[in-house]
Amino acid sequence: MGKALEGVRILDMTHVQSGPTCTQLLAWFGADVLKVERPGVGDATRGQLRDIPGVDSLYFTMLNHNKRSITLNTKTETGKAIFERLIEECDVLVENFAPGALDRMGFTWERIQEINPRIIYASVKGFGPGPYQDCKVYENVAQCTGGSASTTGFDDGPPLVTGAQIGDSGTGLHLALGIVTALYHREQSGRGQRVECAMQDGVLNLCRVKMRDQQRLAHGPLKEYPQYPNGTFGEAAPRSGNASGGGQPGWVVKTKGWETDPNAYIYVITQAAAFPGLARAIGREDWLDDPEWNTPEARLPKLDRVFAEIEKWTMTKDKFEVMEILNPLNVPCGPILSMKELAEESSLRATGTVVEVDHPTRGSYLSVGNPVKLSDSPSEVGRSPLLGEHTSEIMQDVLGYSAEEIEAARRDGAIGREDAEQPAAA
Ligand code: CAO
Repeated sequence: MGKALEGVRILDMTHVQSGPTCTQLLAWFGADVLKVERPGVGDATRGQLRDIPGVDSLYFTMLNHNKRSITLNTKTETGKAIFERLIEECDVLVENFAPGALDRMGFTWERIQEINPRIIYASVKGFGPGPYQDCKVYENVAQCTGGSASTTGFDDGPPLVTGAQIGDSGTGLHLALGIVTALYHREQSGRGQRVECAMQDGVLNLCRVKMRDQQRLAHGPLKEYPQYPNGTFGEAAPRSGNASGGGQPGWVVKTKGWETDPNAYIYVITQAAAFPGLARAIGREDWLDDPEWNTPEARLPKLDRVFAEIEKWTMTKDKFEVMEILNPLNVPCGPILSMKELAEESSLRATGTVVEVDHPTRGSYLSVGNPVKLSDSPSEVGRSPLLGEHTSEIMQDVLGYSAEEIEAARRDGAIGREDAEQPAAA
C-alpha cells in the first residue's frame, strides 16, 4: 500500500526546530522532502550540541528524518535560477527564516506565485502582524509570549518554561495541518495559497484552557486552583502548580524512593466516581461516611490534605505498583516516566514511536518516530541526510540538469561539492 503523501514534493527551506518538525512529519507520511541548505554550512543544528566530534548532532538527526539534502546558495545568480526550477517542480515551499529573508533573496509571495501558481507557501514566524512582527524568536521566547510561562510553575515561584517544545515542535505541527489543508483545497481550486503560523499564536492555541480561566476569573475564584480558598487571586489567570486544570482534582505525589530518585512520583486524579475505591485503597474508608470528606464539594477546600493522605500511602509503594493497584479501581494516574524509562519502554519500540535508526557516520541512534498512525498508509522512519548528499541526484532527476550544467553550477559556487560538504567539528 502506498504512503499517504506519496507524490507530494516539498521544497524545504527550514532550519533549527520549528520548520524541520513540520517537514519531517510530511516526510514520514511519504512526501519527497528536498532540504535546501547553504553550501559548506548547512542547518546550524548539524553542529549544535554535538555528542560525537565531526558527526551530525542528534539535534539535527532527530528532526530531519526521511529528507534529501541539496546545498544551494540562493544569493548567487545561478543559485536563484536553480531555486526557480525547484519552485516550479515542488508542491509546497516551507520556510522559517527570520522575517523578510526570502523577500530579500528576491522571492516574494507574488514572485513565487508567478513561477508556480499551484505552489503552497508555508511559513513559521515568531509573531504575526503587529508590534513584534520583525523579531527573531526561539522556543522559550514563544513559550513566554504565548501564555505558557505565565501559567506554568507554582504560585509562589517564578514563571517556568516546559521541556515540551510547544513553541517549535508545536508550531511545526500546526503548520503541517495548514499545509495538508491547503493541499486538499488545491484539489478543487487548482491554486496554491499562503499558510502562516506564528509561534506566539501556536502556543496560545495550546494554552486555550488558560484563556478560558482568565475569563472565568471575572466571575469569582477558580475553585480547582490550589489558591482556593486560602490564597488570593490577582487580575490574571495564575500559575496552578500541578493542579489538573480540568474539573477533576489531581496532584503529583511522592512514591517509594523519592529521596534519591527525582522521578519517583505519580500523578493521581481523584475523580468523584472513583473516590470510594481510592479511599479504601489508601486505608481511609472512614472518609466515606464522613460529611466532612464524602462529597467533592466538602473535599474541595482541603484538597491539600486529601493529597497528603494519598501520598502517605503512595510513599510505601513504587510508582508502577501504585499504577497497578489504582488502575483497576478506575483511578486515573500517571507515573512520572523519565526519558531513560521511555527510551527503554518495549511497547513504544513495538509501535515504532521509539525507533533505532542507522546512520553512516554516527552508527545506530535512537529517535522518536511518527506518533500518528494511519491504518492503510505505512510510515517508515529513515535516517537524516548528510549535508548535500543528494545535490547531484536532485539536480539531475528532479530538475533535469545535465552533468556539465551541474559541474558549471559547482564552479559558480551555486551548489556545493558532495565530498567536501561535511561541516567542521564544532
Ligand atoms: N543560501 C543563501 N543564503 C541563505 C540560505 C541559502 N541556502 N539559507 C539561508 N540564507 C540566509 C538568509 O537569507 C538570511 O540572510 P539575510 O539575513 O541577508 O536575509 C541568513 O541566511 C540568515 O537566516 P535567518 O535570519 O533565518 O537565520 P538567523 O540565524 O539570523 O535566525 C532564527 C534564526 C531561528 C531566529 C530566525 O530564522 C527566525 O526567527 N525564524 C522564525 C521563527 C522560528 O522559526 N524560530 C524557531 C527556530 S527553532 O528554535
